[in-house]
Amino acid sequence: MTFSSNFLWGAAASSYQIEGATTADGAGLSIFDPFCRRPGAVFGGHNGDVACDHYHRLDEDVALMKQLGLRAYRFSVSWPRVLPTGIGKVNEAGLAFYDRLIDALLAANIEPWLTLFHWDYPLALYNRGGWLNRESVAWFAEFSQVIVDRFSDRVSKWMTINEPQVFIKFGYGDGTLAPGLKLGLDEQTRACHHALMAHGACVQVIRARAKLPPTVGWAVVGRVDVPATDSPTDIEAARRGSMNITQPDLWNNTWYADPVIAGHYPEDGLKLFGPAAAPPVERGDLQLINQKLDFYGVNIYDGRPVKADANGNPEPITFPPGSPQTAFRWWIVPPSLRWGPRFLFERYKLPIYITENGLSNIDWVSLDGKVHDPQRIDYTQRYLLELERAISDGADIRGYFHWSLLDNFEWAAGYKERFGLIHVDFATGTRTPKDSATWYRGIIESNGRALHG
Ligand code: IFM
Repeated sequence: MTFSSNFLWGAAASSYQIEGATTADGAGLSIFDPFCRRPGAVFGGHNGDVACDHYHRLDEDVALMKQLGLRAYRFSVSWPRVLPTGIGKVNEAGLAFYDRLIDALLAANIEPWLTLFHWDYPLALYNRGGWLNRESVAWFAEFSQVIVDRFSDRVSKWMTINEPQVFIKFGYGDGTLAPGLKLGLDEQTRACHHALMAHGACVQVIRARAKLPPTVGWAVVGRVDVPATDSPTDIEAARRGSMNITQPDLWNNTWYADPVIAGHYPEDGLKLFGPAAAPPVERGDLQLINQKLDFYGVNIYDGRPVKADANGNPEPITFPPGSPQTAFRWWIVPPSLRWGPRFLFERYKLPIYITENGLSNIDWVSLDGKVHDPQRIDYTQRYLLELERAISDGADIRGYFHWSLLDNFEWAAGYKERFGLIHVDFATGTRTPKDSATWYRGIIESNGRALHG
């Protein structure tokens, strides 16, 4: 079995990473604005003030998407652009920007896939505690309502939050992302609990108020163990490793997905974290978190190869010297796109969309005026072939969004890491589709058949 005839081929980006114009037309600040100004926080002292200037170039960017043949575009809405202080007064100019984007996408026959939260939390609400404050649930519901009321006559595909694993662990634990806090596990589980409740409240708002029948999911990190061989014992070890919590941090799948999909936190995590780091669950919280989803959106870039130890548990295998890596120095592990969605589908039984996958590469405009990125083509081809295997294995996988449409602001790495199918010259804003963009168009046009040469 291979990609179904209605398999969705898209690309993704997020507001703070591409829009720029962070204070234009009445937009409020997000936590990334001061974070980027902290000495040493972001590579080269870069920031999102201009980024790809997508705010002023959206027509050009949608034309490029059309040229690429995208069927869908995943983007996020900047909360402080729309609600400058997070709640209360709405910024009409902010909403109007997304009106223009959505209308341009629809005119180009590209389906808008809207993520409500991709990390640019309003600074004004962070100053009131951010995700640590239980009120953040109501704040996010208010924002969700503004967005759903405005756009659900044209948008029907929704993702609530992007990668809570990252914005909680790295934003509230390690301090390497905004807001840059270094808190203990107890505070992280508190912030996480509120973010999960906010997710649930957002789903409720979408279901209650959307004008077009909504399809609702989220976009979370897929932490994947990959079996070293196809032996049943190695596969089972990888399954366990992908779904167990064995270290006292929030870098896993089940701490997030079990409450959201099954209505309870996983026992192994509760036991390992202990009462001191237990989430502050009040009556009704888990019901709020546990809203029905229509799909499981997952972002997968890499995986950890494992074999079974004597007890059938996962034993990590060291990558041999010289194993392929991205420019970011992430391991290249194509089978993560087979086993990750497969294990998630088995456990949660929801249709899967790959909401992000892609490669950071050292790309530049060559003397011939083109951008040659054979590594990105090879990476994506290998990963998509593995995704096809997951479909053959029986996993219900409905779509793939390449990360990213454009080279963009890669958070703490600034503009150093280029993930785009389209090269951006950050000094001039000039866009140049890379060889991978042409290649991806062929994959889309052939519905994946061109993967086989
Ligand atoms: O750029 C990020 C994105 O914002 C979230 N997922 C991973 C990407 C690459 O690091």
